[in-house]
Amino acid sequence: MYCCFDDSNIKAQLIEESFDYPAGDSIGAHGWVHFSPNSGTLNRIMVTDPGLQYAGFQTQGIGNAATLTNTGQDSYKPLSSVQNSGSVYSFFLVRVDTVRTTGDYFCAFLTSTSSTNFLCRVYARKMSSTAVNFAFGLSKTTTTGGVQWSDTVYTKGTTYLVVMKYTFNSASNTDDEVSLHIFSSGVPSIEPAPVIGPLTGTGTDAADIGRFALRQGSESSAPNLKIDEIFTGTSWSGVLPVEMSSFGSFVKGRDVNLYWSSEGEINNLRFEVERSDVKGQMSNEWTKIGSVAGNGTTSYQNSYTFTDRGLSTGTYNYRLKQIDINGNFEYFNLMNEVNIGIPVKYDLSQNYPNPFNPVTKINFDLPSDAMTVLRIFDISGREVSTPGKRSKNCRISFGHFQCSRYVKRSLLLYFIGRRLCINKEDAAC
Ligand SMILES: [Ca+2]
Ligand SMILES: [Ca+2]
Repeated sequence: MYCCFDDSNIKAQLIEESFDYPAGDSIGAHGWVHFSPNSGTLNRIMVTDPGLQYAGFQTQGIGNAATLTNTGQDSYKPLSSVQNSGSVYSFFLVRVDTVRTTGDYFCAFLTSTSSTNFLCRVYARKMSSTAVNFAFGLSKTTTTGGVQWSDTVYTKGTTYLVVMKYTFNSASNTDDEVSLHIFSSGVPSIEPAPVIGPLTGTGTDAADIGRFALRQGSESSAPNLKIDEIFTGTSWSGVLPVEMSSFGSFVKGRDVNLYWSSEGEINNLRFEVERSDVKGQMSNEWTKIGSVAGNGTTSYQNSYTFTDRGLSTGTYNYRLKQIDINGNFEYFNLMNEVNIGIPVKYDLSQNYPNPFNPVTKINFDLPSDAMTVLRIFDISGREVSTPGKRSKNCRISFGHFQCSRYVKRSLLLYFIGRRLCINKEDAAC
């Protein structure tokens, strides 16, 4: 059985924008809200082909991008939920093509009700030393507190990964901070020191952050650029650790094989596999049954499998708990229930794990309830272990097999090994 993820189970982002729309459309046709002193249709922000590429940023290459010119309409996209504490991060790709000496800001946050209170403004301006270089800049609110420009110079026509961050601080109404990160390659797994900031400026703090704005600034000072892959969240690694593309299952006998794949990962430490017996859903109890190591940070597809062995007859749900290196986690649910039916014939399975030390599990299927005795023989035919002859240091588990009536029946197993015995409690079944 194959089952794709329901989008609602994929890590919730405050904004997730790849501009996967037809080139030539206005972004206003795709969830962005136009606003601007340049009312009407002057230089609407358009979807343009191709999208931006950045190795290691997992969503690179999806859809197209948006192009901003140096005058025209501005647009914002609402965050999926308004934030008023902690930090808000927006990651995006940007390629600056034209810069002007004064410089202007091209993106910012807005409060949830304002289209004029720009916060965490990100700028670009021409460097006087050379025509190909430019600087990024940052200010908290208005330019009253000043724009701080990067010491590093950047190159036109190059795609950068930029991260803007707004942090709410509660001591006063002017102590909130903004920071800016700029990368030309790679995606650091842990939040590094910013290129610019943290700045507090002199402007009043935001009542909240509820919108991400793209701004086409002054005709004489604003940059022309492409922007793409805008992802907004409340933590560095939580912005987009793993993009799942599939999660499926198939049943083989008493075993459930789970398989899943990701389109890319950031800081993915591991997946923990959890199972819930549908009969126990009233308590919504999930049990960790194993874990699979993640692939850290990759931009390519990764495939994983896990086998849950020897299940009793019943119906089960599964989910993955994806954990990143900072301890953030997110659940991905298998959308279908898995049913293990009543066996139609007697069957004795290979012990698992094998080899083992000191515990192994032997599963068997019976089409009806029966008292069961498991006898263990070595390769020479000598009975090495029975319920009455146990070694103290090891045991056999019957797993989850349940029986309610006793009907005499014997199972025979040839076993090669030395450390094997019968557990009294299991044998009592
Ligand atoms: Ca894109
Ligand atoms: Ca504050």
